[in-house]
Amino acid sequence: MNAPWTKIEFERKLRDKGRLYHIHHPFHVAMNSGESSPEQIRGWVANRFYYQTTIPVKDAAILANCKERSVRREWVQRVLDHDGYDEEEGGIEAWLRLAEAVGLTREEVLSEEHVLPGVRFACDAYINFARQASWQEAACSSLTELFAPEIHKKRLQSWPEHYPWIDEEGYNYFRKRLSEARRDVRHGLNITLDFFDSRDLQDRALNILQFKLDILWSMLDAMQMAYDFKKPPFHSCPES
Ligand code: AHQ
Repeated sequence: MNAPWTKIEFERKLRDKGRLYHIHHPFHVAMNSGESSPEQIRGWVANRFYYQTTIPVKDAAILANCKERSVRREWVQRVLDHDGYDEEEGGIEAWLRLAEAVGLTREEVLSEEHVLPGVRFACDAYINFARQASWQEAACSSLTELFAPEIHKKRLQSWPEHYPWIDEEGYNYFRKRLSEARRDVRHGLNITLDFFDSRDLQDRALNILQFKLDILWSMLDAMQMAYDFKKPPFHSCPES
């Protein structure tokens, strides 16, 4: 029977998964080094919108599964960050501003007409996991955000230089997430380091994080097939 890792060791194991983060996916590498075409940027924004709308539904599933008021009163902030409240328009509205800034219309993004099957399956898998798993396991799956500040920073640094045709108003979402992600991670990490307190549970946590890394990677695989290799679903089927 293996002894559990200390919290320091366990956090190190979680952070080591960062080497598999989607910042390293060729589609993101090309995008952040200025090689993406406007069509590839628009495809990414329209597909990632589906992911953004997934987040508050996923977080509401976690709230629904969590009987601890002290946890819910913190976790609920994530739903508000995306859906907005009072004057705060929220992240989904900010993403629609990004969509307009890259030349998409709100209607075509809201219609989900550009959402690729692979992106939809990955996002729906995330919601279904959060509904069926314990709230602690679903909290653990949000920890890919350990690595998110770096990717938001990279976009804010590189996109204005590489894509002067994008209205910088559109970048508010990435700025917003810099502080929100850091606050979310502190909460999610505390839950994870406390709850997963045996070696078996710690291995489970690493597998949950891998599952979420798989989700993020698979979304970009679908986008790369469609917008990079020009091989969208059914590309090889007869015309009619
Ligand atoms: O904009 C992102 C966001 O709001 C969230 C919430 C969090 C979760 O609950 O799983 N993960 C996440 C992520 C966002 N942006 C992604 C990006 O690359 O812009 C990164 C993604 C994540 O790392 O899970």
